[in-house]
Amino acid sequence: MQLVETAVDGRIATITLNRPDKRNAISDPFIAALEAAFDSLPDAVRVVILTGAGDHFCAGLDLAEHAERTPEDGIYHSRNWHRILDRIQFGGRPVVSAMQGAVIGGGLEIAAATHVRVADATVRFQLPEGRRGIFVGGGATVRVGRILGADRMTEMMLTGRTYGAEDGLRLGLAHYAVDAGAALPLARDLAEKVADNAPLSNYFMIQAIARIEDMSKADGLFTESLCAALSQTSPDAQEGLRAFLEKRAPRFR
Ligand code: 1HE
Repeated sequence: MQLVETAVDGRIATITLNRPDKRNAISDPFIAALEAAFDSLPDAVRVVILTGAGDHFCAGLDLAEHAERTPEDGIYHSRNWHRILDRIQFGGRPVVSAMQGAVIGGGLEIAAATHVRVADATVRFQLPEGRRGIFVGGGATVRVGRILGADRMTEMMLTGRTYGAEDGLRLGLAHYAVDAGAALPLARDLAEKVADNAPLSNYFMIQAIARIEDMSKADGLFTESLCAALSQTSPDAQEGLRAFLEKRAPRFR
């Protein structure tokens, strides 16, 4: 059985975390397999759906494997997660996550690197690192901290509280909250919608918006003008505008 399974259906690839007996807890080989799955997608794939096999999206870091590490190894381990989750966020393809059950610790860090997040009614978002005597290391301070705000993330970690799907929707951890079992079907619909967009527009949405958040206002506005100019002068822009005026769906490259 493979730790990560990929199913390609035309423009959409579904990548499934596939270690349900361990609630998709992420070991070192598992995170490597996740990276390999994102690295080996066919060119035709425009959008990725990320989901977990079984009743849980992901229970976070594999605590059984978390053997004694030197401080130096700890840095490399954390930085490896950062690199791979950056690969998910900035790899060039929009990623839609379909979540159920545990979205815990590193599982929430992975989810926060995806662009569209669908949570079903069984979802539990939690950062229990403080309860385990550790700290987040897969990018939560940056990604979850930005979604929740530093203040609310601090409280979430200190008290180890759990947020459900509706809470997640209210706070931004999820963009959609659906009935149990309905996350994957909605993720597929949303992935099709995203895949219908012009590829360059999608690319800028992924690359520019999150980066501009890190810039000064002046730098952000200048960067935005470059994205606007490049997209507005692309062949897909001509097609998109023509299709609107001709009252038909656009046919992008
Ligand atoms: C695991 C893990 C894991 C389950 N590492 N083995 N993450 C956590 O602190 C979450 C820990 N897990 C849980 O709280 C629960 O397992 C769940 C709420 C997710 C699911 O509960 P349940 O009752 O369905 O399953 P279970 O019986 O607890 O677990 C089933 C098996 O999965 C069991 O192994 P088994 O050999 O006894 O069958 C568990 O040991 C195993 N399992 N979760 C290892 N996480 C980049 S830094 C990120 C830092 C973190 O992510 S810290 C948060 C870690």
